[in-house]
Amino acid sequence: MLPSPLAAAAPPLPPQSSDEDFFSTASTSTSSDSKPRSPPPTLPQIPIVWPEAGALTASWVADLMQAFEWASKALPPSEFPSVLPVAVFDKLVLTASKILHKEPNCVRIDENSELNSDCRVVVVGDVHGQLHDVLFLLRDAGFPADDRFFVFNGDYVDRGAWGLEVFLLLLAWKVLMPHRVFLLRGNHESKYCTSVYGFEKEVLVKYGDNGKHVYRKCLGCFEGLPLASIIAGQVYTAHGGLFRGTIITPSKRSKKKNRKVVHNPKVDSLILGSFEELAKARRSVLDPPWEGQNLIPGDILWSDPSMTPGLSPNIERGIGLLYGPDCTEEFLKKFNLKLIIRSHEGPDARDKRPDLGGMNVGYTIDHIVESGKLITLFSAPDYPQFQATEERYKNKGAYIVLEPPNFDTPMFHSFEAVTPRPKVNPYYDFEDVIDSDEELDLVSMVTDSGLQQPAV
Ligand SMILES: [Mn+2]
Repeated sequence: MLPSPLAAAAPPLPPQSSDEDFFSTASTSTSSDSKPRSPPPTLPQIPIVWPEAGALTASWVADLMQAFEWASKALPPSEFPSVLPVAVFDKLVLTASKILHKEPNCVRIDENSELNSDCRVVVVGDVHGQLHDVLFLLRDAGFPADDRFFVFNGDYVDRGAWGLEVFLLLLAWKVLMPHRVFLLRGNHESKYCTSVYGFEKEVLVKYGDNGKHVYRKCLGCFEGLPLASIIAGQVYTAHGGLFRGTIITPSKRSKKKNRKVVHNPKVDSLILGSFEELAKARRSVLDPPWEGQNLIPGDILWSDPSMTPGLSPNIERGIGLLYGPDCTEEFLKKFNLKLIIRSHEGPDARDKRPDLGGMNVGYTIDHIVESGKLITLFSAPDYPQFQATEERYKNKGAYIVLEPPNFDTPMFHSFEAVTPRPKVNPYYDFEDVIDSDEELDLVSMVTDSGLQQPAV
């Protein structure tokens, strides 16, 4: 039986979480209601100290979340180092980066990773620095646990004001439970996007003199994030979705032995890629390239589904592909999968694509084909946060729970934004980029590739 999206009972908090009341203050009213009053939130222990023995504990992660939440309301951003000193930041990011860089491009979550019939898998879409909504989501779905896996589809930073806090708290969970929490890369985990959409500036404001160092370490960590996951052999997840393959053709000038690998084939010869090709892609790049030899990372992070059949270059974005329902069918069938969960398109992007569903409940089912479905999942409610109320989309966010035995039937949980949010100055010029979810600076990016500059 499927519960209705909003009727989902919140699973219990982990026992060490003594700060339940503190978190819940974010979403309850502050004044004279008749409910029993929560005790006032206790002040967090700051600064956060790296554990002596070097091993994180669940209570350390709970304290980190509490401290970030408290600081977002009580301190100006420039005092962030009094919460998380740069030396502790360094330890956390280094520890997480080591784990992430060792993961394959496509992580497999299956019986070998202890996924069994007692487990659930929670899949999360774009969160974009919306700390309070991420904390709500974690409480609502239940924190990561032995029997509760999490797969995040990327776009942790940019646009929202707490990208650093969001990214660091997810890294802390990754370090605490590396085989339960999986953090995939989004297109915003890149040098280009973070320099335009706020994360770079956020880091510079929060860490001052150490800001450049902190930003560089974050970029290095982004390069380690894996690109995709396969859950229970049934469900493929990635930020943008499908990706192209390479075509090997005999070179015209030569004999058979001299074969030529064509990485950027003509439009009419684009083909879907395989997991062997995905495994070989070089993901350790600050910005995935849109031309040349290493196109799979850019495809996976930037592509969008389309209602038009076939694979074609994603002209609007200037990078990645558009893939039709026939591609979804081919991919699912060829690799014996039932479901694709991708993210990447919020309500603003969908506003401009009338043939696809809107993002007002946090997800859309875009392709329904013989072998299964393709879903877009977006987990940032009331997006984008800085825009005036009348210019935001009042969308809900959503997460998906996959249940045993097959993990192939998505249960959707939509949720509203946490209100009120702390007031804070934006870190990017949202009025200038309000209409540009195409995101790449196409004017400069298309000059070399010969694509036409689209109308924005
Ligand atoms: Mn995206």
